Amino acid sequence: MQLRVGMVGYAFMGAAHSQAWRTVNRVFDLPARARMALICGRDAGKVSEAADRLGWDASTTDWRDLVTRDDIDVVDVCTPGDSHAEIALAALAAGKHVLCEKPLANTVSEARAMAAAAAAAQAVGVRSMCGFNYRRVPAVAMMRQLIADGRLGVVRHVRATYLQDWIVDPQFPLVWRLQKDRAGSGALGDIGAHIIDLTQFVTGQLISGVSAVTETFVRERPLPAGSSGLAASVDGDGHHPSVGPVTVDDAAVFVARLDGGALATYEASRFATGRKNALRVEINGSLGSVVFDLERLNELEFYDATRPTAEQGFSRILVTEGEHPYMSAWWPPGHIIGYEHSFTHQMRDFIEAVATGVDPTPSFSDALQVQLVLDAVTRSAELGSSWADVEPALVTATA
Ligand code: SOE
Repeated sequence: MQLRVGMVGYAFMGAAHSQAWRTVNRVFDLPARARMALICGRDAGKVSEAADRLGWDASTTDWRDLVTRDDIDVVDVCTPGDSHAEIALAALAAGKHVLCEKPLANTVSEARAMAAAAAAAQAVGVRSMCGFNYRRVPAVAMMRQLIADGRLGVVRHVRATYLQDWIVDPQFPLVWRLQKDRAGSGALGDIGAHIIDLTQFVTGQLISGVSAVTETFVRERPLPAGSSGLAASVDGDGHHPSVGPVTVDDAAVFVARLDGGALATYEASRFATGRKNALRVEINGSLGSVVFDLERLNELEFYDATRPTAEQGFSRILVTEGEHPYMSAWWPPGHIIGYEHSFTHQMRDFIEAVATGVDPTPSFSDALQVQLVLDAVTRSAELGSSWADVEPALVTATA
């Protein structure tokens, strides 16, 4: 069985997905083979070059044609968030299986429409999945298994951070990720979505409420070279501005309750100077704790409180044994894997689900749940609800 893939978008995620489509059938024995049939982008010259560089059979600038072609079976959406809904909805309507990058959409209403369309398409055997790739890191899958097996007991605390620093320089240009109409939100939806999904995935609990603050530290930035929409505008004096407003959060911090009783803290920031792509999750339970750190992607720290007191301590599990999730397909124990392998594992699970007629996870409905959390965080931050100000302790020396 062959699955002919049409991918829309060819930037960072397009490159990561291409790497995964290229390797998945060379590493995993699957009931179907992915064919990198068609890649789509707005600029004909650039997308043709991307096809050559990334290994696609052909390129096009017309995504509406791509999603309806009879020689395409799967549509892989790797575009900025403002086009996820229209592309995925058109693809599902055309009977194509869909893999859509995270977050699912820029708004809850778009995500609801996508989840509804996916559910309708599922009834006629069309599959869909949202690309929360960190679920497919073997150590994360192992974390979920430890918790599901009861090794942590009752989960009490969830502590998740996802920290980057790529826009600390105020001269970094106003790229699409910093514009609400393109990205939906800033650090919150881009990297906060990952820790929301990941913590719900490993604990099996859903976030039921939040209290949040967000901040935009740098409120205007230089326009990117050749920017169209923003630069096309003119200011009151009829001049083309050289800077534009940042309309998304640079950082989001929130506390949450999970529906299984756990308390959680989340921090997503693009201003954590020195942190490049630092995702860390710690789960504390009544019988132990487990820690995942993306910078040490092949390891888990595990504290087993049931061990004899004299032997207790955080142990370091090297998640490279053949019995560990996905690892039997790669190298012998100790030969570590990387960031890009999570995408290959994602394509493995997607291909197997489509070929065997089951629904891959996370579904669009799972991704809608993440979107609902993102929306609640935004609302809470805007409302400032349940926020108790702390008055300054102006202590004056007594005479
Ligand atoms: C942000 O720069 C980003 O590329 C996210 O969009 C990805 O989802 C994350 O995996 C890496 O960082």
